[in-house]
Amino acid sequence: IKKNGLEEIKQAENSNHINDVRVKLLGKKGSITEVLRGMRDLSAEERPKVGSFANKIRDELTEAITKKHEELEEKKLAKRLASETLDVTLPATEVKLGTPHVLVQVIDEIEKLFLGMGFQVVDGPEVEEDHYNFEMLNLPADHPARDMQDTFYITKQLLMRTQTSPVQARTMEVHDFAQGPLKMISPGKVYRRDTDDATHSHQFHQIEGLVIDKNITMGDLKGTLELIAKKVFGAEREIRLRPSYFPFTEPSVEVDVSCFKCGGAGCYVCKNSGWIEVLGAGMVHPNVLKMAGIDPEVYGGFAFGLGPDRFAMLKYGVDDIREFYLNDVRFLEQFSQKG
Ligand code: FA5
Repeated sequence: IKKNGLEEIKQAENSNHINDVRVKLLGKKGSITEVLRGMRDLSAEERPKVGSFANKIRDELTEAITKKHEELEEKKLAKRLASETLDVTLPATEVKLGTPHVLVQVIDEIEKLFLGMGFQVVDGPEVEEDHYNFEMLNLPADHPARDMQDTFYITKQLLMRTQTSPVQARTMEVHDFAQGPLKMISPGKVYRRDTDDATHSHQFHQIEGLVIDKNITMGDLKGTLELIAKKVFGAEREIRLRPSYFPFTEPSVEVDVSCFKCGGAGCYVCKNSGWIEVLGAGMVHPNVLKMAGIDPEVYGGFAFGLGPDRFAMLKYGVDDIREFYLNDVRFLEQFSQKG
């Protein structure tokens, strides 16, 4: 019994095994228990001898079992520790941080420049009334110039604003000139039923600008825009003003900025002309002032509506406006502001 028992203990591979062996040897029906139970058939002389011999074997087997059990538990623990080793010298997994969208970055940059020149930033609704988007801007119903901006109408009187100019009208209406001149910008999203292409999107951004005071001239407009263009694009870029038409300004201009060296493949945006139109502007029309309750004999000013999408294209050499709206992280990560 001892020899076989010790051999079985030795062979045991896990705690379940060793438990089975223990039951088989020392349990109620175990072989040692059987021997001890059989002692009652022995003579009085034999009984103590056999008894102490059997007890000795039982103690030896018990000890061997306990030892083996401990050994197996240790092995199990060592295995677990090995598999759960933590290498603190390994580099940590990089946590990806978000970054402001490139358009947000460009808008922020332009906003800061204007704030530095004493402009206030004003917000306006994207779902706008026809009244502010068109009428207050000298565009009554059926005015042919409404066709310049193909509009998403919600109802007859409500629309998705086609420009940020309605914020001009709203601000002029409430401005108190006793507090000083009006100098504001208003960045935001605008919507038009334009066919998407490399330079047009049906949803894009504008930053409206408006200055109303006494003795404001076209020179002030040009100086302000030139300063912004040079700050955003670098001193080497040029701007040019082309005569244009907007119902709410007179005279009106459109402003182009020179592209990167054109002629190559990277100059799709400029269509090889060397220039891209980035904003519309002009001197505020007297009718617009009058409708807002401002006397055009006393006050005058300039206004502009610039396209940050186009600014971003020019600044970073992006040749398709649609890239900004596709949410391709590989594209957006190029403008990540790390460190
Ligand atoms: C206007 O929207 C006038 N409200 C601008 C203005 C304001 C003029 C105040 C005078 C006084 P225009 O439709 O040209 O003008 O748009 C202005 C700028 O928005 C353009 O120069 C261009 O940079 C940008 N833009 C126009 N349409 C799109 C389009 N579909 N996708 C991207 N950018 C556009």
